[in-house]
Amino acid sequence: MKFDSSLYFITDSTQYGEEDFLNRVESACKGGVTLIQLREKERTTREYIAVAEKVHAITQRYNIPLIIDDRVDVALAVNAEGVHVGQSDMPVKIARKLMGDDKIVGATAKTVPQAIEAYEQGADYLGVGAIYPTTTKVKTVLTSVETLNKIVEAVPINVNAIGGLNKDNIHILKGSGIDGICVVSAIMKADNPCVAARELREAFDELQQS
Ligand code: TZP
Ligand code: MG
Repeated sequence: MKFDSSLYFITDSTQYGEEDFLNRVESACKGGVTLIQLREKERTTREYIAVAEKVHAITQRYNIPLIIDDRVDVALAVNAEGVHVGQSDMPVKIARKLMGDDKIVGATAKTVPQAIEAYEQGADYLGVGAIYPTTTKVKTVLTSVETLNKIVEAVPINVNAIGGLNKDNIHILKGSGIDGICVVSAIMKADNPCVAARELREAFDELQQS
């Protein structure tokens, strides 16, 4: 499946009631995010599926592919456009087999060998980071821009930077050849997610052109 990963919004519903959360997701869609990942760490499977169905109903209206974090079963259950697997989740090879060739499979990579392995196993894109320290609940270590650049050179698939990124600090990614940025807080916690998404897209476009 062809996709644009230039502004990849990863959700975090933990601070919001359901209505507020879904409104924020829709607002981000309006602002121009190009890919959305539903990332739920604390929900039961049934809850994960229920919220994924609601988010998918929104993303489909805006023609934005929905990626489900960690869970191939949830992605298949709601017919999402893809799944994202981390280094301790299902191996990319198995995720690809279960999802089929028409779906998007993304993977986390923090080193060149991890990136090459994910690519060889069938990943469509990589999330690389954390570039900056993050306030989002995640077990991660920092990845240097130097490693990010090496990963971009090592694999032919889309590479996105992630971790602590916002419109005022993405300039360090200038010239890195990445295909996009992944953000949680910069959109999720913004006063207005629509405006935040628009500004991030402008900032990323500018970065790519400069
Ligand atoms: N993986 C590496 S950093 C991160 C994930 C899921 C969280 C990024 O969140 P934020 O709020 O954009 O720093
Ligand atoms: Mg994971």
